[in-house]
Amino acid sequence: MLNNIFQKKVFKTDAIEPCTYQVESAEVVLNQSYSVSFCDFPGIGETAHQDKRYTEMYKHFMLKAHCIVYTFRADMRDYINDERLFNTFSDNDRSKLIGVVNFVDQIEPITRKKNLSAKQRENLSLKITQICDMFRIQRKAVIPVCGSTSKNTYRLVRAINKKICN
Ligand SMILES: Nc1nc2c(ncn2[C@@H]2O[C@H](COP(=O)(O)OP(=O)(O)OP(=O)(O)O)[C@@H](O)[C@H]2O)c(=O)[nH]1
Ligand SMILES: [Mg+2]
Repeated sequence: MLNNIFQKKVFKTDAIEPCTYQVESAEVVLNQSYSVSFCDFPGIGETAHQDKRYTEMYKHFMLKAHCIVYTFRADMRDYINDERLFNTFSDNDRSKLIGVVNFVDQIEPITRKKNLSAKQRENLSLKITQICDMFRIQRKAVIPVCGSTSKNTYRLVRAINKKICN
C-alpha cells in the first residue's frame, strides 16, 4: 500500500513470508522546512510473543504520529487480534485513525475481473459496516483499497493529507 503511494518499491513485500519485523520509515522532503515520515510496521497475529513486543512498539510510535493507518483485510473475518489491540488505544490514538480495508479484490464471491462485481461491492459495504460497528470508527474514516491494483490509493492519500494538516 505504501509502495503504491510512492509508486516505487520502497518497503519490502513478500507473497508468502512475513517480512516486516521492525519499523521501517521513508522520509518525503516537501521543502526546506517540512518533511513527512511514512512508517511501515510489522503486523500483529503471528505469535503471542511478537504481539506483546509490537503492541508496546505501536504505543510508543502512536504517541508521536499525526496519522495512523490501520489495515484490515477484506477477505478475513477473525478480529481477535485487532480487538485486543484496539482495546489498548486511547481517545487520542483514535482521533488519528484512518481504517483501511485492503485486499478488496479478494472479497467473496471472487472473480478474476478487473472491477468488483455488484455482489462483491455489496459484500464490501457490509464488511465496512461490520468494521465500523466493531471498532467504533466513523464510516467516512474507512477506505477500501486494493494493494495490487492501486485502487483508491489517491483517496487514501487525501485522507492522510487531511489528518496531518489538521
Ligand atoms: N491480491 C492482492 N494482493 C495484495 C494486496 N495488497 C497487498 N498484496 C500482496 O500481498 C503480499 C503481502 O504484502 P506485504 O506488504 O509483504 O504484507 P504485510 O502485511 O506488510 O506483511 P509484513 O510486512 O510481514 O507485516 C504481497 O505479495 C503484496 O503484493 C491487495 O489488495 N490484493
Ligand atoms: Mg509489511
